[in-house]
Amino acid sequence: MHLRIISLFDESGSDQINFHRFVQTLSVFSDKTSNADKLRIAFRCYDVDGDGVINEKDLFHILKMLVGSNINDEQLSLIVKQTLTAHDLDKDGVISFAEFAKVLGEHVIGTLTLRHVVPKAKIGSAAAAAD
Ligand SMILES: [Ca+2]
Ligand SMILES: [Ca+2]
Repeated sequence: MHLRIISLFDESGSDQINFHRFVQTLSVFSDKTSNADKLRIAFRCYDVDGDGVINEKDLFHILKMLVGSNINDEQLSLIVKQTLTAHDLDKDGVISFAEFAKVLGEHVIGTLTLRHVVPKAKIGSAAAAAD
């Protein structure tokens, strides 16, 4: 599970992550993080190539990561196009942060807390006390 989190945030694709960045990443998922920050981080996860918008390539990459080899590339492309169309409110072909926030906001925030990512016992006493 930890390895999956790291690969998600490792933008260089080298399967390595420095400690500072790792701590930064985890802190994002704590209950103290504002919803706006969680949303920004979530957006960055989807914006794989880091150009500030989510386009077809970004979505394809994310979905591929999620479904693995269960779905072939053609089916995946179709899903990507449908997803993009559904969330691209101003129809410019990409999903901006504003669109992402509007459409996915509450749903993403609800799933992006540390307790859902790491088994509770491993989070540590601070998080447990906050409960
Ligand atoms: Ca992008
Ligand atoms: Ca758009």
